[in-house]
Amino acid sequence: MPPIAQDTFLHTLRAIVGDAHVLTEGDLSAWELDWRKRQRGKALAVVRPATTEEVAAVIKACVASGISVVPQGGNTGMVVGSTPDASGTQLVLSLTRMNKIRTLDAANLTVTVEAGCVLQTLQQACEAQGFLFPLSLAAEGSCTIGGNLGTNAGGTQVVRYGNTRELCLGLEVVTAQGEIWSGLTGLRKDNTGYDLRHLFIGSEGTLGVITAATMKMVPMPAAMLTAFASVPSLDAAVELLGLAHKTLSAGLTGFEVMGDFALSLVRKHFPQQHIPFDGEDPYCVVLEVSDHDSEAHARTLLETLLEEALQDGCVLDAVVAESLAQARALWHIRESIPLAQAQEGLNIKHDISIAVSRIPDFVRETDAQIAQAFPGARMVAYGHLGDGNLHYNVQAPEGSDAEAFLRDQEKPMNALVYDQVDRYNGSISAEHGIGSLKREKLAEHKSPVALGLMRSIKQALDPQNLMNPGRMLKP
Ligand code: FAD
Ligand code: S2G
Ligand code: ZN
Repeated sequence: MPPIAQDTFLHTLRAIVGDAHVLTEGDLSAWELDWRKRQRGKALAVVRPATTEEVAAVIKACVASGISVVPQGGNTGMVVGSTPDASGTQLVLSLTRMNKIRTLDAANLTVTVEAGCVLQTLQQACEAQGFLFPLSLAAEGSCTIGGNLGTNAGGTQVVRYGNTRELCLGLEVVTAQGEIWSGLTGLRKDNTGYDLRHLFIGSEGTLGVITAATMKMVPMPAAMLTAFASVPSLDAAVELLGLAHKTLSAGLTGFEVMGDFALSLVRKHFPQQHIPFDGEDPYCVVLEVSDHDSEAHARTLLETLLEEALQDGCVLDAVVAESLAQARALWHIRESIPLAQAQEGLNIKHDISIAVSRIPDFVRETDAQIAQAFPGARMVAYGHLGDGNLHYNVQAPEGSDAEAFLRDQEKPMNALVYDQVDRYNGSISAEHGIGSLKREKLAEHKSPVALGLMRSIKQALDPQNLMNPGRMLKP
């Protein structure tokens, strides 16, 4: 873009959002570097609008100048989808200033919130009114509702409440042409044409900018109890999941599995955390039961489950949290695994989903193939077993150069794992999305018909290809 045109463009942005909210100088790494530190981009500028109207005006200015836009929330995404490329020609549109909770409608069990609201803030606001906003992930202290919708985030309560998509009743979106679509109805039933919200949820900023959403919430359960159990195998963890469904039914609100090496990284990098048992057992499970009756009722259900599981042999040992603080400490162990991985060094991530029943065979077979093809690679297997979503991650061999491992081994490692996922009829991205990291993989593993339909949607909604170009779909 010629300098004069660029100055004019930036001047237009400043007139829309104010000088203080158009950043071009200084350290912009908070917006240009992804959370995994995989790619450092270069932004033409970072713009921080405060209202939907300002977002619309910014997009109109981008359309007029042919400038592409990268919508950004908390920048905690795992697939390099929210940071600019290295060209220095892309505008990062940060939604963080649009963080109001507009309305909480107790009778309708909905809350209308702006895209830049941090997930934890929304959880706390609902809790203060006696409600649970049932979306929870380890990044909740910095990820935003807009990003959760952009990626259709999952997390640790999907087994009961579903992904972000299932929690969304309506959206307000600024389209790629800078028009405002107001779809914040809060209606549970509305069959008036295509359900447009579902086009934008999970679109990773490639179709438009989500500026607000009407989300479901549920009455706060009377009790939410947590148990932490050691199990002899992944097969036993799957058996325990089946027992939990049978015994707890809709009361089962979280079910996560953690491999021994994954837990050993938490022990190593966060020694202050007390992890139950001695780490000798191959897997542990942390599960949560929610009950609208009472804590005593929840405890009886949980103890019945654990007694049966101990008798069946699918649980070796178990502790039930005696307090909220202890429950939070047990969940903090699980949530610390990605942070412990990051401290251990750059790692290869596979965010995959497979039918729950087939996960043990998948892990046995694929572990063996990896051990043969990549001697010394250390498997960090953990995640949302309740949803069939495993974080089947790989750490470089002990003492080796993680950067070189990533550079030289990621492609062949991905190929091996994703071919296995195909053989098991699974998905190569369960919850993190595609971004730029998995764009080639999507093209390889998605059917030509599916890819064609996606390209038609992209062409229809963003014909100028200004919205997060190069993310999700190959140009
Ligand atoms: P960003 O990273 O800013 O953006 C993510 C994508 O959404 C980008 O493509 C961006 O362009 C788009 N986007 C952002 N805002 C908007 C908007 N307003 N309109 C349109 N598009 C937008 N993810 C899970 O699903 N489950 C987990 O359990 C989980 N655990 C995590 C644990 C850790 C420690 C970390 C660091 C991340 C984890 N994540 C998890 C990944 C990440 O937190 C989620 O993808 C989250 O939804 C991203 O939110 P964000 O606000 O940071 O979005
Ligand atoms: C989680 C984080 C990403 C990873 O904690 O559930 O989604 O694989 C993951 O480290
Ligand atoms: Zn996850």
